[in-house]
Amino acid sequence: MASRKKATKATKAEGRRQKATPAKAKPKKAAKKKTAAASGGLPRPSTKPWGKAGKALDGVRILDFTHVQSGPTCTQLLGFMGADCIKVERPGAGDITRGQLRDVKGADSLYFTMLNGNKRSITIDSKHPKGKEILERLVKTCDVLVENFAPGTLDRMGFTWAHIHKLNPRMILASVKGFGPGPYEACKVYENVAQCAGGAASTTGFREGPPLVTGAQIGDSGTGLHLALGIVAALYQRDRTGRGQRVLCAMQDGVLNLARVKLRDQQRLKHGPLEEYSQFGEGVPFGQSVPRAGNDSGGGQPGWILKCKGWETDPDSYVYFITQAPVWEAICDLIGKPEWKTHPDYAKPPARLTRLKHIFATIEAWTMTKTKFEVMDMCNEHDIPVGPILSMKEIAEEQSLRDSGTVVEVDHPTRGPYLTVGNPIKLSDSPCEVKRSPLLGEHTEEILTKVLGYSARDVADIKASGAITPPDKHHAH
Ligand code: CAO
Repeated sequence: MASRKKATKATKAEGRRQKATPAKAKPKKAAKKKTAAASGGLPRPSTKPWGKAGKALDGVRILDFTHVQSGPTCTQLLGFMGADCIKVERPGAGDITRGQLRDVKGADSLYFTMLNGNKRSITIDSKHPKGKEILERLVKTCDVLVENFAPGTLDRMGFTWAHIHKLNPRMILASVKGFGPGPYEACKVYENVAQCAGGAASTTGFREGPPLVTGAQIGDSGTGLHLALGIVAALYQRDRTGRGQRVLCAMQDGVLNLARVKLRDQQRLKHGPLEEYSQFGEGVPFGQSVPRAGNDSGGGQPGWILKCKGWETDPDSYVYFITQAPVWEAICDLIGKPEWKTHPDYAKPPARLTRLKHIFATIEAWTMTKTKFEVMDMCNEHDIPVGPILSMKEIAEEQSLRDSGTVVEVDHPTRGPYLTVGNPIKLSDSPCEVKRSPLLGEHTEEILTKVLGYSARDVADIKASGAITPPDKHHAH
């Protein structure tokens, strides 16, 4: 936006200059200049059909030095949007997740395949002198280096920011770390550590129980998502400045950003109890910190998870029910309590706050007579916001998610077809084509020759050096 504003100012200044020197102005050229400036330096709108003008990140090349989950989530998203992701892996071993939680013997795990689609794989021993040389060429060739090594690891490999920036001043160095600068910055961090340190665990679960981590990977995938946004912003800024910069996302910060409303509540506590928490209605006093709120809704409209028909045998036969104020009368009619519409104990939201437990128990007596999908259908007819608790089995089989490209089946040479989550961010002019994850080192030669320009002879020398092969096959160096 800033650059667009500047461009407008420039256009005005240009106009003034032209007025001052009319004799010298060449009409044709001036008109051309004006059009370009008025469009903020952008090319003319493409006339190609939607989806046929390339991908959003076409031409962006990523040196993907990521592993496990947080980094790979980020680069996969960029790959979905058209970036060329070159994943660098340790010869022989690769990303540790290739072998973790394996379900098919000898094949890359789903942990790996579902996080590394739309990437190419090259094996390089980053500690081998020849390996370092190849990496340096990659740094010079790529736009972004993404990494989520333990703190200090990249520096130990010799790739400090100063060195990277010297090799390629345009390169963006994007990192995930557990913590930002401070007492914990040197710590290694995994998902649940971040959920705990970012404030999510202390505010998740039931009041009477211990802190709880959530199944959504807000520490890993959440931070990867933040990092992807930082990278795209840095690419955009680079268009103006011509130089790269460092992008850092700490997992603690990413989780806290997602738990923002709980820091909101922490500050509200100073001014009185949190009335929308069911604890308030139950008369339980608040302590010094935001308590765990069970299934209370995080906003101003009370909600809870209610049993549906079949809950005794189906662990997911539940619905999330929100008693949104504008549709309260419709709720009363639907559940057979029309008298609540005018009764002073129920008619207005403040009166309901102290009776939420009883209200939800009454609604539940109704939901238990229906399946979660019946509740959904009936409520939707009256604009009552509800959500069925969908199991992963139901999600995997949901046709609309297949149709939208959110759940995608891809084929894999050693494990066969598998399901993955496609791009959850839909761009109308940049369709996403989900490609299977690469085998370890599948593209090593292709990248060495076609991207880095090594000759066949160079490649033979590199192979002989041991820089791209497992240590047991190394020649001494
Ligand atoms: N060739 C040679 N060596 C390589 C290599 C390659 N291609 N790729 C990695 N290595 C080496 C590193 O140089 C490092 O060696 P040193 O310790 O001797 O410097 C070693 O592999 C281990 O790398 P690491 O420190 O990143 O991995 P780890 O298993 O010790 O720790 C993790 C894993 C995730 C805890 C740590 O990377 C981390 O804290 N990352 C930042 C936060 C993060 O992303 N956490 C989320 C992880 S789950 O999504």
